[in-house]
Amino acid sequence: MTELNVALLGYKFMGKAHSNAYRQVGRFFPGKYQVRMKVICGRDAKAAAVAARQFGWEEVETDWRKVVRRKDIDVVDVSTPGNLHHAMAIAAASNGKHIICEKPLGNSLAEAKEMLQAVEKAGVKHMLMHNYRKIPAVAFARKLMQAGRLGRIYHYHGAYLQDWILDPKFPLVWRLDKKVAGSGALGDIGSHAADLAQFLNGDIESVTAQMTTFIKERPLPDTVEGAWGARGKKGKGRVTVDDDTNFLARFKNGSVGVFESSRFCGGRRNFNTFQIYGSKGSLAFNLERMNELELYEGADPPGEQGYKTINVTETVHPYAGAWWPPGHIIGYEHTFVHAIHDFLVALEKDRLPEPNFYDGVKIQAVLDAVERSARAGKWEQVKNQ
Ligand code: SOE
Repeated sequence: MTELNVALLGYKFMGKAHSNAYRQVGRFFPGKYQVRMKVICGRDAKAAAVAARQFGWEEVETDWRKVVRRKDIDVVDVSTPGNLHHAMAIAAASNGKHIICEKPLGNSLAEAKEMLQAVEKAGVKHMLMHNYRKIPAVAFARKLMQAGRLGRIYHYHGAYLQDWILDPKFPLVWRLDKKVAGSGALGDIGSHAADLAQFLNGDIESVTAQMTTFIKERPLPDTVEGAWGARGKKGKGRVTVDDDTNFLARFKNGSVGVFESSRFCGGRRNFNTFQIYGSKGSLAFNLERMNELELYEGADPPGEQGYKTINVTETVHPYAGAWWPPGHIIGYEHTFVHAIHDFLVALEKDRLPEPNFYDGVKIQAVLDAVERSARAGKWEQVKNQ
């Protein structure tokens, strides 16, 4: 067993999810590496110390630049808001650290490309935390797609809908500030939809898009979560990101796509869905029922056709055997454990984890084309060279 010393930059929602994954991975997916949760880092020393105790980190730091230079650190996990990903990942790579980075990779295509150049130059391993690829039902959907079970693909529908900012009184948090988040629904949840689409149905080559901000200004929060520099101020601030982005797409395989990402869809708490329609069959998935995959096969005898709901917990499916007997379902947190397990296996086999920064640049290229299209009001090619 080889110890692997991890440093986590960020301690909020993703810090919590990643901490749990580091804690659990060795217990359910024993392998060559034993993760040591060495240091957690956050701007707010008190809050970071609470997170260290709560999640089980050995040390606390407030200066991420010191952390990435430490000789005893093997892996740097970037789980901060998007405006810090670029500087942190490049600094970690230049210090020879393997990197796990939360999505979206950067706040622009240019940033993402520079991050990829840095990890290529440093020769370190890199993973982008698109955790939804690690759901057994999604991994199973990919197997069905790769086996051609749906035949020629005609349609891909991807909708990722939430409702946590439906209330106009919800404050101006960092995710609503372009300087910090880079974009709104598009980068936060549209990046997940774009990754799943390309993971399952291949590359998107062109898009036409619209981006909308429904609520133009919001109360300034008086917490650290507030828009950068807004801390403690009273009054209202301008929302500088999209509340909703929808776009049409053409895939390289000739199929067409319809995408929506919004945080204004009442009752949809984390409704990340896809439907794929082909010449021989169809697939449907809903994250809020993440252990199930719906499969329609046209070859079923007349009168017996219809979607069957497969409970993807049988041990034949990826990851499923590590947890519980069939039917004993798993949840959101398990997707991060699967991702960290895959990362450790990639280190052990000296191969690149997936998804990685190459995938990140491809996703960022789609987001970039969406933003160009929304500005220009016309179809735009995806440029990720
Ligand atoms: C907020 O939209 C959010 O926390 C995303 O940032 C995560 O990537 C997603 O998994 C859940 O919702």
